[in-house]
Amino acid sequence: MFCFQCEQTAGCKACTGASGVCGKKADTAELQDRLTGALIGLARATEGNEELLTAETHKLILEGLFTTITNVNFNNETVTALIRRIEDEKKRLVPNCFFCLASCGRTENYDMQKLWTADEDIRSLKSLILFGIRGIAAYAYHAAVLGYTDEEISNFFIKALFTVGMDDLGMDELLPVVLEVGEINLKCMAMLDKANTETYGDPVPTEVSLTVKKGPFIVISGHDLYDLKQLLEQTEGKGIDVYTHGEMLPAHAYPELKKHAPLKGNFGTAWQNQQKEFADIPAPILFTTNCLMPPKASYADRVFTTEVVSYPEIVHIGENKDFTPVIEKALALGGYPTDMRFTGINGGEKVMTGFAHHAVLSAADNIIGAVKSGAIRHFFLVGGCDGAKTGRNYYTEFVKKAPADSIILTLACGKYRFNDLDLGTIGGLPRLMDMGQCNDAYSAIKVAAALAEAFGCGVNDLPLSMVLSWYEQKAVCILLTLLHLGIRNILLGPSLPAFVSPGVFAFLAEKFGIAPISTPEEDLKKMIG
Ligand code: SF4
Ligand code: SF3
Repeated sequence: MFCFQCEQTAGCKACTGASGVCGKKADTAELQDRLTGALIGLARATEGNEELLTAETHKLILEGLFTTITNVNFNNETVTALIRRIEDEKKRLVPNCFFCLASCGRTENYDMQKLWTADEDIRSLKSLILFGIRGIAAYAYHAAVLGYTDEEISNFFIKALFTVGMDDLGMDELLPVVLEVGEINLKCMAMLDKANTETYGDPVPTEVSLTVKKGPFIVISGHDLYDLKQLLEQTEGKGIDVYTHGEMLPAHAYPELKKHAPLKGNFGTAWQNQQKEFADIPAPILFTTNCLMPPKASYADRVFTTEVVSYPEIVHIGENKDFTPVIEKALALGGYPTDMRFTGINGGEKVMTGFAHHAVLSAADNIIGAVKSGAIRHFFLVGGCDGAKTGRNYYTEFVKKAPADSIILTLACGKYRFNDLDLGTIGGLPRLMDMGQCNDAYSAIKVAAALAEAFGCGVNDLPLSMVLSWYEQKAVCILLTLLHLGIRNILLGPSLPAFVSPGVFAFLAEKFGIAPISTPEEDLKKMIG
């Protein structure tokens, strides 16, 4: 196997052994490569056949890309079935090619080994494109579930896959596509934001308890708000509580979700702690997206998956969204006999969420006034993925050491390092504001743009610094969006992606001032002097 798409890749180089650090086995990794090769084959087959494309073709591409994101699918059976569906779709588009003797190669799937063994700068740029569109596909998938699609975004997946499969492109041709990934992701995040807010309302700042009440309960993890909505409707009146986990935490802030009585609080911290936190939990856990780790025997019988998430022998809830097996498991396990007071990483018993663009911009006058009066000296966006590396303590320390006259905006699962800290307020505004899931980077962009407009300057001239943490491929497309917007001097950690070659990194550093994190003290000094 060869896989280097995530931050924990073996030796900061690539997973090449019998299985990856994430637990993905070599045969699954190879099947996922075949799946990607089949998607590139499908993209090629669309050329000249655009009028034959259907909603199902685009859905298949989203599913194929989303399936290969880190910690989503470990199941050879479902990956094989998906490859078959993609190949069938290709046959539908170019039926005559399968009988033609000209051997133009159009019926072949792309061999991913060609990419993994390519010149390192070319491999790096194509990886940025491929991993970036995997991230976008996840967001587009969630929007599509709510009925929101966009032709430009759908067509870009085909263009990007086509580009990855072209063996004669150089840096000059690939670089614009890399930045286009960022541009399209911005459109996709905007579409998902519209889908979420039009369906569930604008998030409102909400306090979320970390205490689990006695009695049967279900833990729901991942990013899919539609799954949560279905689960809440199906648990209503059954005496079962529902607790969010990981990236599902911001769901508490949406009016159409928070109105459901079963939604009680949040269980656990970020994804990398699940094997410890789920070990003796008397409740089922439903995974709607990444980040699923291989379930330990101690709790595997309580894990359920849905949508593109899949793991061998784990019960999967299909498209009918009948969560009865999860509900029955919750009733059978019975939950805790008394209320259990859990805390976050720093000992806090509650967290806040819901500071998306609507909520923050409603307080815009207040914020602008506080900046003008000097009460707020600086904004830090400390966001992104969490992960297992010890170096990630940096983010906790950074937030703790940020001066008292600064505001910390955060998003995605990296916030679990510090979201239970009480950082106090400035002029009635909390110093720590959770804007939501990783895709809610869109909120941060909207807020930054509004502040820049209010102060009559560019985003790079604002007293705003970005300190990002990455782990999987959604972080790749978000980073590319920020670069597409021309945002400079982003600090990235805990380590630089293995797939970014020294040559490509030198280019990014020169053009965008992007740099690796160092120590909280040094970085703070660099940012605010
Ligand atoms: Fe390794 Fe990450 Fe790939 Fe898993 S997803 S095999 S940990 S690089
Ligand atoms: Fe986290 Fe897996 Fe990336 Fe959506 S849940 S941010 S790591």
